[in-house]
Amino acid sequence: MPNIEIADAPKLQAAMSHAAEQVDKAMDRLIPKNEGRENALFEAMRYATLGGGKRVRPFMVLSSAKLFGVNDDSALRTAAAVEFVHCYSLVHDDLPAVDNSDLRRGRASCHKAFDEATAILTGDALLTFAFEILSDPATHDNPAICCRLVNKLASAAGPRGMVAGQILDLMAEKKDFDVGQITRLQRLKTGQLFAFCAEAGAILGQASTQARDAMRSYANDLGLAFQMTDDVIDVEGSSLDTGKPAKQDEAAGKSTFASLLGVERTREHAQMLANQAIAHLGDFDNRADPLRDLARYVVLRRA
Ligand code: GRG
Repeated sequence: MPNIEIADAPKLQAAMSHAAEQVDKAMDRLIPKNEGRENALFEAMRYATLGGGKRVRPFMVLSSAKLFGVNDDSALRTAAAVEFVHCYSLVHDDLPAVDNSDLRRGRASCHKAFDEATAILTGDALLTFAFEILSDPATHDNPAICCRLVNKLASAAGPRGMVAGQILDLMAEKKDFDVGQITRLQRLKTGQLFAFCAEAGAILGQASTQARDAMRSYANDLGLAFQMTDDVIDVEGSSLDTGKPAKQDEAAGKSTFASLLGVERTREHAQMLANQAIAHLGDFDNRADPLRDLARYVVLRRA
């Protein structure tokens, strides 16, 4: 039985839905429209980003931004940039050369809805567009802050972050990884982007180093708890809930937390990490409650 409960689940649900709506509108505004023949690319970018997904990363950016008094426009642009990077990773992850997945967010994956070349270009466009958005003065009027956001997101998504995690993930299909190696893989593949999301509000709000560190520590534990829950969902979930094929890890012969520790222990570890994530927010007042509730939600979710 989960020993974590969300005190006010409807409130969290409403807050997450509101954040998703806001970030969807921001992404829609940002993606170019009606610029001639390349509209086909913009259409694929819209398809890959809008109308689906839990929007956990944007919710984290927006909650972190609220905590540090950041204006809505800066927060939404940053949240959209992170979601663009996340969506690029999903589009490329689904490609035939990688996971070869036909289903994503309950509908045809990008290369199935369009074609492979378009899906590759869509991922490229989303990734680079994220940095165009962050470096624009509309995100922050202080260029040093924009530069810090660009630097932090690039390092979270790049060769010492998500992409490094992804290459380790591909290796995990062919080699037996132990729990330590899986932990490192997941910290890179999912955790680094989570850490950026939690820290982004503190960067935009020019918070203290101590506050930034607390946010990163929160996200590191949350990211791992999220991934452990993902492993459990892959074993136990149905594609009806997740909108992607079930038991993909097992089919790929991949070592995961669930395959190494078993489902129950993985769930327990995830709960322990969620509690630890919440403990890192100890210095913040109730404005950090959405982030506390998010940690509780992450280990109870079914999709
Ligand atoms: C190998 C060419 C090539 C590309 C791979 C870098 C990269 C592209 C992929 C990174 C790995 C990856 C897909 C990370 C995301 C892992 C993850 C937990 C995805 C699911 O996130 P959710 O549950 O999904 O937040 P929604 O749909 O809710 O946004």
